[in-house]
Amino acid sequence: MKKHNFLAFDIGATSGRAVLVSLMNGKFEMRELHRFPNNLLELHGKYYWNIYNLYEELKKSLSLCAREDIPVDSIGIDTWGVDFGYLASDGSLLGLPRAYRDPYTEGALEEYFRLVPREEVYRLTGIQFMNFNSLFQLFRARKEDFAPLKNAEEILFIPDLLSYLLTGKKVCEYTDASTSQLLNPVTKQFEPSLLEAAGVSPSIVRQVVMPGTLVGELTDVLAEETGIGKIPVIAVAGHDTASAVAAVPARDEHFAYLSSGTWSLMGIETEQPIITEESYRNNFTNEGGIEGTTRFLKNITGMWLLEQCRKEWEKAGRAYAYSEIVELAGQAAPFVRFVDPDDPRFANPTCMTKAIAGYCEETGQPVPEMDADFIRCIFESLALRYNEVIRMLKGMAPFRIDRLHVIGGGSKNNLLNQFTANAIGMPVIAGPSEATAIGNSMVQARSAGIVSTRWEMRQLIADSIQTETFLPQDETVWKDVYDRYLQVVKR
Ligand code: LFR
Repeated sequence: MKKHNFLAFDIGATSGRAVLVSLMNGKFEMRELHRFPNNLLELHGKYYWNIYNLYEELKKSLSLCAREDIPVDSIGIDTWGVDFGYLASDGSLLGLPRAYRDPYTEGALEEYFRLVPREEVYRLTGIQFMNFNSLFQLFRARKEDFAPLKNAEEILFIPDLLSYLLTGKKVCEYTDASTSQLLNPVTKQFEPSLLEAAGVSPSIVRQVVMPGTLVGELTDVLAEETGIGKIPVIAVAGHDTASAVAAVPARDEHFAYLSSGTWSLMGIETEQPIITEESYRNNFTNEGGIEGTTRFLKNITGMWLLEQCRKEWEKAGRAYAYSEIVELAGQAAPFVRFVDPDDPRFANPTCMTKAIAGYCEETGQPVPEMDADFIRCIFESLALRYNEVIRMLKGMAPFRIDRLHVIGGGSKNNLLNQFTANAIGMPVIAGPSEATAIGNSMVQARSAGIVSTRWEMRQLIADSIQTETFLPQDETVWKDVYDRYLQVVKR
């Protein structure tokens, strides 16, 4: 069988990577070709993404590939969700895409619900309410008279925008568009009334295309400049979480997943959206997956808590490797204090350790002193929150859930994997940690006709990677601890 090489660009809110996935004889190998930082860019009180910098990094990756003479079959780009750039009628990009952690959407929900009631927005979109959803960004951009919006003919979501920079061709890929809270998950079309209420013309969004669609080839100039040639760019599952879920190495539907990175996305894959009184109350989302599936999930604040603490410690001269972090947590006293990872104060605090300490003080718990205390508190609290969310999921899932697949970078944290298994009382299967890049490349492979269904993709992934299983331990202890956690977080 011929060897196929797929180049997956996987760009998160803190870093991006170019990963080469090579497929041969029903298995794949992968190699990271290039890694680059992605940082929020503050300019006069507003926060942006430096999209031109990302573009340069994509070009660098293409040149690296060309230099090694790697024959690349196609390219796919996935990124974080909800954000977008504005394009003028001549196709020029207007300003920089606004970043979802820009506080301009604070309080936007309540204001928007005066125009369209909260229940109605949920009924139409099935999307969890997060103030940074594209709908509320557009609403606030309109209120601010944000010049790029005023002059825009259309918007392109970040993966589509980067594909556009590479090819000059525009698409609106379904999985990423589904995170916007502008799309109806049943019809898979945009809901014009939601944009109209925000004071934005519905013509600002294009017709959606499904993952696997060809966007176009690299522009002549790029093909030449990077030396890689006229490679096709495929609209993969452009939302990183959709790519990650596509790569869960499961054999049947009876699983929940936890895509673990800066965010912890916990959910199930369903054939139909679940838009009910209960899903509304629990604020679950119905985002788009591959093959028309729904990702019924909830955002949990994940490694963000730790990442922010780590930055502080590094500044103070205490830079820890990931393995040291896990070791420190293992040494700290267990079950001393818990936080609600989703407390709004942790969304973008100026000082994460102070925010955690403040939470403990307010809830009458011992304030953490050593770095290890913070780490232990974060890991235990995450595991307990996972239990809380998986219980909700079990109540709403149309099928039995009997295991949790943890994928993404966080799946390498064996201590947290064990805590999670203990807390949820179910087996945890960890890996692949590179799920997003794998899912990205598998959609390219499907587009090339090498695999045909998501189950075939998953089989291929299961055959190519090693997973590790964690069985629940100390269940009675964790049950008591869960009750204590519920009291602290007041649920
Ligand atoms: C994860 C993610 C989440 C989305 C958040 C913001 O990287 O894409 O799925 O809710 O980032 O876009």
